[in-house]
Amino acid sequence: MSLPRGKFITLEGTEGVGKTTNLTFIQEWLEQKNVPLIVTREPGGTPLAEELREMLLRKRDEPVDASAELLMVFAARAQHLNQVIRPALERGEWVLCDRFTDATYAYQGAGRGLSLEMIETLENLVQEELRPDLTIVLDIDVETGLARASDRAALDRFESEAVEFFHRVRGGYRTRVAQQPDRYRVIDAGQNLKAVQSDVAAVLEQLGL
Ligand code: Z5A
Repeated sequence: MSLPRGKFITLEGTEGVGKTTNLTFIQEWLEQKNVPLIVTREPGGTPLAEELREMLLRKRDEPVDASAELLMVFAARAQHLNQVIRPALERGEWVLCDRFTDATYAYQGAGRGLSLEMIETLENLVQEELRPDLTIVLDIDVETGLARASDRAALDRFESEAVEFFHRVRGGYRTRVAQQPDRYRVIDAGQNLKAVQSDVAAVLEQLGL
């Protein structure tokens, strides 16, 4: 008898939105319900994919071609999916992932201006039928998010983009949500942390655990 496949939950949002903070909250909430769970992130999640992440995030003098960036994101994703995500789901475990392909539509699509059809082609090639069951989008106005993130010691290649880039990225997420509202839950991340986590908990309650 095969196990029921675990659920695949992703967390998304623009810069400084509080993903890391809320990921821990979601992990603890699910673990309290005894959900067998792995927590992972993109780009990354395996040694090879983490190397690709480092290459993607590192600031460099050479301009990075947007389609080279896209292919690196999907190379990391192919490795992560086949080594970590699919095996966990097939074992009946749940996967909680910090960013996934919605980030590619938002950053490489809306942000860099790459063709959404090209992204969709790569998505189908790499993921086949696999899509997240639930995506929580933490939404905040770009300036507030950037102010929250500004405490960081050194900005990476993405964090160094101009504010207009992050406006496009936020628009990219909003377009995704409008196109498939059933899969997404959007949370106002501009509230204080207690209110954000109360909204996150309300979304998790809907899972009926
Ligand atoms: N990327 C891509 O281009 N294409 C892809 O397909 C994928 C990714 C998958 C790395 O992502 C980069 O990869 C990302 C896009 C690209 N670049 N950017 N930008 P990442 O997710 O690792 O990096 P990040 O976006 O910088 O996320 P982060 O490090 O997880 O930070 P965060 O989401 O901003 O969360 P935080 O560290 O929890 O919160 C920031 C601060 O705000 C912190 O001091 C908190 O204490 C504070 N905070 C959090 N919530 C609140 C509330 N509610 N009130 C007040 N203060 C708060």
